[in-house]
Amino acid sequence: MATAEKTKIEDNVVHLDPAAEQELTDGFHLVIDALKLNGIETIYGVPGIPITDLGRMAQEEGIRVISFRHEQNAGNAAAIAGFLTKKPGVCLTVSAPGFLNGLTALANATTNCFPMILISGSSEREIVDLQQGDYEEMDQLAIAKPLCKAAFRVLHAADIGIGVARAIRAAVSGRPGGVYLDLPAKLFSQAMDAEAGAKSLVKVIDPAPAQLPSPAAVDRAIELLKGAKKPLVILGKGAAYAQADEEIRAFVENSGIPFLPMSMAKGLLPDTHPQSAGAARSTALKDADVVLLVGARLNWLLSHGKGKTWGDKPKQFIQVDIEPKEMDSNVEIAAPLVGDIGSVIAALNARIDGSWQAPPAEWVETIRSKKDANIAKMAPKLLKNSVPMDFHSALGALKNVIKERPDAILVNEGANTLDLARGIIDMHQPRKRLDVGTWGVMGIGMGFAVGAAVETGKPVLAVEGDSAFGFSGMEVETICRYGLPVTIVIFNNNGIYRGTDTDPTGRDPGTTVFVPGARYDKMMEAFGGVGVHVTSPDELYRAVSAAMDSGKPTLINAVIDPAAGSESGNIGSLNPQSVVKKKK
Ligand code: ADP
Ligand code: TPW
Ligand code: MG
Repeated sequence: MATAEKTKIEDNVVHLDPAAEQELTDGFHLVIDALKLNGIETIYGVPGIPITDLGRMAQEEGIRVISFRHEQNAGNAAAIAGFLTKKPGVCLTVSAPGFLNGLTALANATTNCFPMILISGSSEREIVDLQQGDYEEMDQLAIAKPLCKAAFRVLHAADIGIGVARAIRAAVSGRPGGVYLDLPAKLFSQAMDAEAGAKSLVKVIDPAPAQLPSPAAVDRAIELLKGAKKPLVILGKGAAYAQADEEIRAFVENSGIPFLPMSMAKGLLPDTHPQSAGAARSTALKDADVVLLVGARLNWLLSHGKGKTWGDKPKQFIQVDIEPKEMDSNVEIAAPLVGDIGSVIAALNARIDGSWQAPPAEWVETIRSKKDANIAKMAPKLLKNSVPMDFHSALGALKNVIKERPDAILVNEGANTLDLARGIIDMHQPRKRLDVGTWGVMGIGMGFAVGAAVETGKPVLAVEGDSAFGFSGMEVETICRYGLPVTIVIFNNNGIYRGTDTDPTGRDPGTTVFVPGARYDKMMEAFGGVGVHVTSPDELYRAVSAAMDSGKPTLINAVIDPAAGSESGNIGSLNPQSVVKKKK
């Protein structure tokens, strides 16, 4: 704490009496105090002008500050911290270039409905607005606005408390999302009376208020479910985020309705649950007559609720979502249930009483037999101890690793590496599968791994395509530096989708291939971590098990047959096709 005597007071400061030995605070400390008051325990970022000292002081004041090598990864760590904790994850960056690097993560968080706050230092308003060429000049607020839920700028130290409070409430209330908070350099050294400063702080009370569905909406949904012959529940990552795990389990089990988890909702109920329709997805979607969506949007991942995926039999949708505008976004929603998932499912549970009848046995049996058949068909592919490995045999090994460590967190990105892992690796607990989300974005891997390890203290297994890993691979240094319990497995098939492309002109490597036989494990060794090179599923199983038991940062380079993958994983159909015939 400084006094007026000792502190050089900037000219933009509230009036102070130099004789009065007044206790002072400043913008730096007010930002830190405001975050701490609201339970923010960790900041993810990259230091530099004008926020270097903010990071140092935050660390000194007991906030955990995790410094990354690139802001996008820090932003992804913050975003996944938000998903895992229901508190906004905070990412701190420098101005223009650092801000822009963090912006991808902010936009991705918003798209995925993860609460996150990107705090960026910025240049002087007077110079930026006259475009006079300040250091890292950029109108950051204007640029951030269309890419996030809300954007705020604080110009006066006395407004920091309100600015931080608004950012927190905007991030977590209603549909969660990304928020931008712009803090110009001058703000940090603005001084003000310490007592007035403390009073200016705002503790956000009830940041994400419960939103109860109307009784009429609940009646409508229950009537529809009761009339269904082939009901289906789809659980999305909103349901995982809501942390209403027991309510959701009670609803599914007491209603007897089969459920289908979206990727990041896997484990909300175990994938091995008898009511899981995971391995009978196509049948479940095609044949269902009433579909209850819980925190899942009818976007591209659900084929917009129409077309071949959904078959030609009539369907009615019930949708639980906190965002009213989500209703009817793609097809008519027969029974909208607007509210928070905890409250809505509790209201539905109250109606699963003596009058409730389980869904027709024929429907439940159809799903079960389809599922059993699909699982049996897959089983031998997962057991092969082949060299070189294909995706199935390698994933068979990892499936066992996760089965034996159900509380470990699985981070997953790539194309084949993603799509096949999603189907093959069963999840057993909620919020343990973190992946590319709504955009199918590459580059979340190391940021998510760090965020998950820091927030939960649990072991993390990151299963990464070799291309996917490259987007955030430098953060292996961060993982080693903080000694995080992260095991990275690179599915190294020498490229994007496959490692077999060539340049038809013979001049360069093909556009989708990398250096063949690259040794990613050596990268880890460069920073004091453990590097392992494996070529068979047995070796892979042993190496991953040992790494996860040791808790030491480890990277396992798993050699996969370069010819094993398919173009774009399982979404090759989204590739546009040229009408021009291929040159010979
Ligand atoms: P998935 O990709 O798993 O299908 P989406 O990201 O498409 O999931 O959908 C998540 C939905 O969950 C969003 O529409 C969001 O508004 C909603 N949501 C998030 N949190 C809650 C909550 N606590 N209560 C109700 N809905 C929520
Ligand atoms: C930010 C396009 C989708 S999947 C992928 C790319 C580049 C990599 C696939 O190769 P990988 O997996 O990871 O080796 P595998 O097992 O099939 O070989 N830029 C961004 N996001 C996306 N989605 C892309 C590019 C893409
Ligand atoms: Mg690859």
